[in-house]
Amino acid sequence: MTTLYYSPGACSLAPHIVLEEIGKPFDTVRVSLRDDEHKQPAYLAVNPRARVPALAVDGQILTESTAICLYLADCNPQLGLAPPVGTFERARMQEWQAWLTGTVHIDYGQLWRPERYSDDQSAHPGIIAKGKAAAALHYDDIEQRLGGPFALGERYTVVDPYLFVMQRWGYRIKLDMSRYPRFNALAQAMYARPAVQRAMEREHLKPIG
Ligand SMILES: N[C@@H](CCC(=O)N[C@@H](CS)C(=O)NCC(=O)O)C(=O)O
Repeated sequence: MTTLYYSPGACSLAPHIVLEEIGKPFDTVRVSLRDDEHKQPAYLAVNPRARVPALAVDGQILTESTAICLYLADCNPQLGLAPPVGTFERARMQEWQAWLTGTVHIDYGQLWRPERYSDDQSAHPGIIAKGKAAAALHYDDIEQRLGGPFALGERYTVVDPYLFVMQRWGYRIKLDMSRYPRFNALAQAMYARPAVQRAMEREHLKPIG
């Protein structure tokens, strides 16, 4: 059996959506970040890095949303959720994934966990402000690059659920989302997908924007 460990609305929503797209049976375990459940022994036994998502597959644990999403796509090639290995399209999708997790997600580390960057509390407002400014620049970049409706144009791939999570976070940090019509159109295309609706219902999430 496959089990996803997730926190509502976190980046774990991306693999949650991918699991729903695939449609095979899976279990979920809610690990609320808000309640610090990811720091409790029960979850540290699953992922000692204390982050979500984690995916348990036949007794093995896989972390990192990009690795999880790509693994799920590759196990179900008939669904075409990732372009074939060796194609330029696949490289483009992985470029998006690497940049979103390695660069844009870090902005949110600054915004939501400034204590990671300095023990000096008086430095935190500056770290938060820099994180928000970086996110705004990165969202401009996303807007420029989106072909629409999805990251790779007409083709829906496993990077789109991750972009969807980021679009929702933009509202949470009160970015001026009216600046991003293509990004918002991607989110609307996602909200229309039954797999997204099912994952959101399980996480008790409502559409934003
Ligand atoms: N690079 C990791 C990042 C995982 C991550 O930082 N997840 C966040 C939720 S979106 C988390 O668990 N945060 C808890 C914490 O930072 O303490 C991935 O893409 O899976």
